[in-house]
Amino acid sequence: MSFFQRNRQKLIDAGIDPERLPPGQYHTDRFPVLHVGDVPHIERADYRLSVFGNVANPVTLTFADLEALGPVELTFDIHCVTKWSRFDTTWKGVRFRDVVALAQPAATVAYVIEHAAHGYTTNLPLADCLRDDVLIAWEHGREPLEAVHGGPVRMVVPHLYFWKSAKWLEGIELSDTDQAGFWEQNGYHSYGDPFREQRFWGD
Ligand SMILES: Nc1nc2c(c(=O)[nH]1)N[C@H]1C(S)=C(S)[C@@H](COP(=O)(O)O)O[C@H]1N2
Ligand SMILES: [Mo]
Repeated sequence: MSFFQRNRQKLIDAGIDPERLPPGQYHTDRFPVLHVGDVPHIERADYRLSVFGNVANPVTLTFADLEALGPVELTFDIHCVTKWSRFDTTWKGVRFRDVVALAQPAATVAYVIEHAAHGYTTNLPLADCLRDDVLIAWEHGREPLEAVHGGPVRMVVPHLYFWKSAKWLEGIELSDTDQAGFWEQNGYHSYGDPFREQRFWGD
């Protein structure tokens, strides 16, 4: 039996639905850390998030502004392109769509580019970001989000590979056209659906 088959069998033995594991992924209880550049240390009091692009009302929000939008707590599975998946991770934050509504995007906006520390960017369709479970998050596992995992504030887009969830989120750009982000320019798939195994260009 291969590592992947044994990993899947362990889920079945534990009474967990193995169909939650996308093709080519293994389940782990660990929370691996993956990013480019040094971990920035930003206080909540100093945190700012800009929402800009093709919008009627560009805004820069503080941490308190985000909290005032009405936080929600959600639990979902996450999947990294390097093949690990974690189940039932709990996050607190505000819905992306509630943040973006403040900026009044033009009707022609179809893409979002997340901007983060060290110039990290990642792109995805606006429609994906408007889902119920897409969060701008500041708690994980009921604790303040650790700096290594993107604290004080990161994106969480659970239905796409985890590179689409920018840590140390600094800006949200609303664009009529798609713009390949950091990994997307370097061989990763432009959409990145784990269940269709869209890891790399051409998948
Ligand atoms: N700003 C920034 N965000 C990032 C990355 C990065 O390099 N820089 N890496 C991405 C990748 S590839 C993954 S798998 C997840 C990892 O999140 P974690 O370190 O909390 O597990 O963050 C994503 N967000
Ligand atoms: Mo990743």
